[in-house]
Amino acid sequence: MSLVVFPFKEESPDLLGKNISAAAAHPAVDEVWAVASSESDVTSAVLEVVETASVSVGTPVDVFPQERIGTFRPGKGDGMNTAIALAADRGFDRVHFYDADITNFDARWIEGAEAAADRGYEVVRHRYPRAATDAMITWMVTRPALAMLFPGSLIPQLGQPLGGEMLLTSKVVGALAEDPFVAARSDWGIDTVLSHATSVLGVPMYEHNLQEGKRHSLYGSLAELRDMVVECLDAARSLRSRARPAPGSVLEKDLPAPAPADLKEIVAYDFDATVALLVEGWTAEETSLAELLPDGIGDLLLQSKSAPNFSFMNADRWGVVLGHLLDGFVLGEPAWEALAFRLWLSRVLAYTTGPALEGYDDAMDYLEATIREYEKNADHHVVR
Ligand code: GDX
Ligand code: MN
Repeated sequence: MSLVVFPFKEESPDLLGKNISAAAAHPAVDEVWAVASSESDVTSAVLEVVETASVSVGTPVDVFPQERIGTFRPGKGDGMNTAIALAADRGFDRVHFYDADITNFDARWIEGAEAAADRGYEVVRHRYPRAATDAMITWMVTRPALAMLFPGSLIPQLGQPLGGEMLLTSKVVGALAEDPFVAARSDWGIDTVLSHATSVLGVPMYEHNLQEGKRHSLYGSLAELRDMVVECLDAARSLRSRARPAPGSVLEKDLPAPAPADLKEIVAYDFDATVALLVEGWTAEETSLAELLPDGIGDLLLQSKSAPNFSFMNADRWGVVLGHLLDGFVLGEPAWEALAFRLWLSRVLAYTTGPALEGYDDAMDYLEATIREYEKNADHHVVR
């Protein structure tokens, strides 16, 4: 008995309807839920596509707003946790989660996950190639932080610890539903916390590869990612001193496949609009915090008060910065949030104008190599 869940906020009803129908039509799927960010997302257009999908395919489809469960900003985490709590009560054997904005969602996603679950994996995570300048939170915040916090374990091997597409068995859903640390994480931090929580259960995990990539809405200026950056950073920080996976925990993966040609050419964000953000909005408080950055990094960053300066932010300096942020960052404090965001922008721009220009495959190898370096130097970067 499998359930498919789409958390959604302000998505196109047509796309949502198409994805719900694709899920509902799959023979392995017994029920589909669309969990809205609020009542106002459950529009008449959404109700109509849900009704159409349900009637045409004959699989029950339900749409309802998320509950207020967590203690952080009410966001995607509340949506996922609402579904986790209800699904645990209903006793589904398997629960799939998919982002609602995927434009190439089809039966292959469900089949890939179900097939791995049939082979005994209790957590199946979809992974897919992404443009060289996409996934900048994954590559610059979450994977480096997890490498520093859990070196030598399977956690730094997770390809997409922020990915929202996965299958969980009832045993895993039950464990997550009873975990107050997971329930609290109502914001963008949910994916990080779920990646950690599922990795320490001692159940076998699998990464299923979707070669053509996940096609979904991309971004304009990276300002759109500000909340996600600070919330994912805080979520990673919250994992300091939390459990490591038991020795012998298993993570297996499909072999990596070459990325599609068009994806190798995509520029994932608006460069000029993003550079402008480096110079904007400095406050006295942020300046004071920047002055405390180690290794002279504050002086280099503060040059951006007059003109954008970012090429200094190589992988080594970024490792020092991230260690500093994992130590002292405070979510909800404007100066810390502004500083963390500006540092991350500097790192993304330095990478975009440096290693990312070397061609797709070299850029990916470079990024993966940075993660291995952070893992190797974990003791140097962060006090766990
Ligand atoms: N119920 C609910 N409530 N759904 C939400 C909310 C919310 O407050 N906010 C967003 N969503 C839905 C949204 O409609 C979509 O289906 C999904 O959550 C992901 O949001 P999207 O705006 O498409 O985010 P993005 O940037 O594509 O992020 C996804 O990938 C990131 C990553 O891989 O780096 C998403 O799964 C992130 O959690 C992840 O960090
Ligand atoms: Mn998306």
